Amino acid sequence: MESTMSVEVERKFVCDADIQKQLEEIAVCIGQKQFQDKYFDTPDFLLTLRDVWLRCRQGCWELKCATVTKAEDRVGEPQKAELCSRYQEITNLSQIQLKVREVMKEGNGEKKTANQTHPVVHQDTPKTEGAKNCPTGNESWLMELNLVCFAEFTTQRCSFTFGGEGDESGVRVDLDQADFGYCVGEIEVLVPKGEDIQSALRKIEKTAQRLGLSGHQRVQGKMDVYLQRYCPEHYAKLLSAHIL
Ligand code: V4E
Repeated sequence: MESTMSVEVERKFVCDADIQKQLEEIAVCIGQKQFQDKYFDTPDFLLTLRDVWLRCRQGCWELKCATVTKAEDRVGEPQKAELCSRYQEITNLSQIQLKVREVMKEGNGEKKTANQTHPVVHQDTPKTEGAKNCPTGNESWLMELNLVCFAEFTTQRCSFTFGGEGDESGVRVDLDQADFGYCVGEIEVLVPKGEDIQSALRKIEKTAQRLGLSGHQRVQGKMDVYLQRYCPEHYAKLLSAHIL
C-alpha cells in the first residue's frame, strides 16, 4: 500500500531563464503540468497560525504540517536548515480530517472558534478557471469545521530530475509560475516518514551548489506572495507568529 505520510524537504530559489537553461542541460525534464490549488482555513486562521496547510489540488486533498518549529530548525546546521523547509504531508482524507480536528482542538483550548463569522479579507484576488473535480467549499466536513477557502491560484510547473544513484537521486526540481505573476523554483526530496532527513538536506545542498545557488536568503514561496498581495491581514498574522 502506498504510504500517505511522508516528509517533504525543500529549498526554494529565485527562478530565472539561466537556471531553466542550466537544468535543461544537466537534468531530465519529466514534464510540464498545470494545477489549481485551493487552500482552506478557519476565518481566524486556526490552521495556518499553527503552520498547518490544508489544500485541494485538482480534487485531491493534502495536508502539510510543520515537523519542526522555526526555533528548532536553527539548531544543528542553521544555514542549511533555515533555507530548507520540512513538512509532513498527509494525503489520505480520513487522516487529514483526523489531524485537522486534532489541531483545532488544541487551538480551541486557547480560543473558542466555532460559528465565528469574521469575513476573510481578500484584495482583488486573481480569477482562475475552476477545476472540474475540485470541491466548491461547501463539503459537509468543511462546513462542520468552519473551514473556508482563503487562497486560490493556478500554477504552471516544469519538473526536472537527475538520473542515477548518486548525490542527486530522488531530488526533484520544480520551476513554478503562478497565475498572479510570481515565479519560484524548488529543490525537493520526499522522505518516507521515519527515514533520514539529513541525507535529504545534503542532497538538496549538493544540487543547490551544482545549480550555482549561492544566496543564503530565504526565498518567498507562492503563498507568501499571494497572501502579501491579496490577504494582508492574514499575512501580517503569519509574520507575527513567525510562520512565514
Ligand atoms: C505556505 C506553506 C505551505 C503550502 C504549500 O507551499 P509550497 O510548498 O510552497 O507550495 P507548492 O505548490 O510548491 O507545493 P508542492 O507542490 O511542493 O507540494 S506548506 C508550508 N508553508 C509555509 C512555508 C514556509 N513557512 N516556508 C517556506 C520556505 N515555504 C512555505
